[in-house]
Amino acid sequence: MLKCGIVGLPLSGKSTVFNVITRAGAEVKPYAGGKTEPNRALVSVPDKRFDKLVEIFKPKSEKPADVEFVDLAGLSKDAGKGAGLGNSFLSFVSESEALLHVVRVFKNSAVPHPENSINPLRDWRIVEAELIYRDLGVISNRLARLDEKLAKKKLTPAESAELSLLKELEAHLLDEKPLREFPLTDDQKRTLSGFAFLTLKPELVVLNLDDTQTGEVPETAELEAEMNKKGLKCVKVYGATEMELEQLDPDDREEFMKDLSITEPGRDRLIHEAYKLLGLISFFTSGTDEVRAWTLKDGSNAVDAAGTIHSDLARGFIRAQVVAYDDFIANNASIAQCREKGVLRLEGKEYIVKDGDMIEIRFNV
Ligand SMILES: Nc1nc2c(ncn2[C@@H]2O[C@H](COP(=O)(O)OP(=O)(O)OP(=O)(O)O)[C@@H](O)[C@H]2O)c(=O)[nH]1
Ligand SMILES: [Mg+2]
Repeated sequence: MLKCGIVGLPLSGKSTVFNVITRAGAEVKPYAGGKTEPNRALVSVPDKRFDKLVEIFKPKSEKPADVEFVDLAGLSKDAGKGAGLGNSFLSFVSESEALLHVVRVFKNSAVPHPENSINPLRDWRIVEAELIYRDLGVISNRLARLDEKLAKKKLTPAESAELSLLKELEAHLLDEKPLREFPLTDDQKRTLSGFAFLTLKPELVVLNLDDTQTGEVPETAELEAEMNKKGLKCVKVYGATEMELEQLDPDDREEFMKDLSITEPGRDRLIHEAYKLLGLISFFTSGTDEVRAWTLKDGSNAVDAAGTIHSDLARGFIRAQVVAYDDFIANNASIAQCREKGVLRLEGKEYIVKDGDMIEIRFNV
């Protein structure tokens, strides 16, 4: 299952954002320190299509796609060198497939700032530097091991290639550049996949604002321009306010959202952005027994989809019966009509699954 780790400086509002997303009610407090165990919660991916399918099929059970969010303790300066919670903390980050990087923009004088002023770009860079140090540490450990081996005997061709790649990456990181800015071939990506480098993980920058910071927010301009250059997406969230909104009933919530000119609740926005960030799509299996949404990497084929459901389905795969959700709805939610109209298709192994496909796997084991 997909896991997103929430990182950021102490007191930037990580637990608040975690609560916005998960409604888990994690502790939020105006002083740093104390708790070191991460908060974790599973979240169903909001999907109107899924809700509609449940309405149509009235299944005995329903299962939306879900994502796990992990809220970590604040990442202070020098964590990568072992200061503060240091490495134990960073190991939680490395198990995440994507990072939500919360940056404080809200002012609130009751909450101290570890750097004593509001400066989102500076704060983002401090955390980025920590992630870079951590990756450097991982590389130097591996290089030391390869060097040790080299002193005793010849390296295999694969090891030699890895050695020279890691040396290049080390130089790149020492230049204070994240690995996501290093051009890697697919082969090299495979070589590196086991290292769980933090600066290779897709990252979403979450700007945590006060509800007074609507419209143009001068404090965020510099950071947004820089992220734009780097190709990192920024999302604005009114952390404290949206956490409270999650506790209101839906009608009142709409009212408040209008006041803040937000169309989609922070929760849905963040989950959707995290999903997009990871290049994920959903496909559905549906019937009167169960309606279920499944998560798949964009570009996966029908056998991958089958394997997501069960390894037997991938092993014994014959064909996939596919209809796009929109076609299904346009044809009165009738499979018979979809078949007549030719929008119900039988697809083979190589078929690339599309977001919103409704799939039934034909298999034989
Ligand atoms: N005014 C305002 N206060 C906020 C906002 N987000 C968080 N806070 C306050 O800031 C304090 C810290 O919030 P947390 O969510 O606990 O921050 P954190 O990053 O999880 O903190 P640590 O886990 O200790 O590093 C709390 O008192 C929150 O109420 C916001 O958007 N606006
Ligand atoms: Mg916290």
